[in-house]
Amino acid sequence: MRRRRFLQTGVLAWAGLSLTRCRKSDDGEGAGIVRGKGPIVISTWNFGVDANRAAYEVLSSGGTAVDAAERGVMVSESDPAVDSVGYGGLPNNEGVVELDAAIMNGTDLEAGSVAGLHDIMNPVAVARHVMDDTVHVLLVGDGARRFAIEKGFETQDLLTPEAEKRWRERFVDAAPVGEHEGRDSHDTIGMVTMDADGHMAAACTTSGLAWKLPGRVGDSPLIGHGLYCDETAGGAVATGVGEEVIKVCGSYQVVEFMRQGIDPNEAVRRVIDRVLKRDPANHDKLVAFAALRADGEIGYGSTVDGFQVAVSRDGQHDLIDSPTLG
Ligand code: SD4
Repeated sequence: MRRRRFLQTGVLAWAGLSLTRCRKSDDGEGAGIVRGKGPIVISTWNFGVDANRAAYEVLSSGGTAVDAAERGVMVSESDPAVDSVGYGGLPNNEGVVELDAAIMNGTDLEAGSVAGLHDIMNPVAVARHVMDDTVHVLLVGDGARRFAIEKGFETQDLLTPEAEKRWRERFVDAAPVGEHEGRDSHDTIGMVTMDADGHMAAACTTSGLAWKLPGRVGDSPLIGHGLYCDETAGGAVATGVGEEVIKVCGSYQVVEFMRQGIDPNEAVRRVIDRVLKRDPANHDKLVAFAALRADGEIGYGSTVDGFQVAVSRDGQHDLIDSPTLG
């Protein structure tokens, strides 16, 4: 049974954190942010708690922030009960599971990602190989799949019976309804980690919007959109309707606000504000961020109710209700 400490005072905690000020130093980067030390992990949604545990274990045994982020989000990828990530993810409108994932090293800004990947359970691990073993950042579709196979990944059908049943109900047994933006179409895991030396990383992995057009790519594998990490300032990850995150360069912008010394919750609020101002109809669409500033302060927020972040630090794993902004 998962040990969850539900912080129903999440909004108050958020408001309190907003009052924290960035401490100054004169290292000339990140508005003089004084670098913190981990282990600290923040990730999106309730299944982030289990992912955080795995990441935290890596960090607690001296592992790197990059290893922790990869290992952490792989927990959600491999869990068939998580219907928005990896194995068990809901498919595109043709019944095919297409996965997007990315990983970024906050120390040197190296990054790797894959998009539209079929038949491979752990796309973030493939993204790690793109980062470590190639000069490229993003591989897509069949090229990404062939690269994964060359790297020794096994192929397997990722469409679970439950996901297939839901696809059939929508597209085979009923008249096609086209694009769908209901809550069953969301819930990417994004994670930011900080290791014991203060080094940071981020990872993001998803099956994307359920019932998407084949070939559609969202924000999650796009550096600066679904995730961004530069440990001189911090890291951020996004979840929700990727098209809206992309239009504001969401995660990059959260990090750049933090670099200016802005509190992480306020940084998230400013980006959410842009999303809502761009199109007031976005009040009905999920866009949410989780952020970790280089000094260890966290931030989070969402356009709609129900978003949660998992936070691990000081040996505790908490699930926190996020405020709805705007
Ligand atoms: C995407 N952002 O592909 C992802 C979907 C998601 O929670 O589930 N986010 O647009």
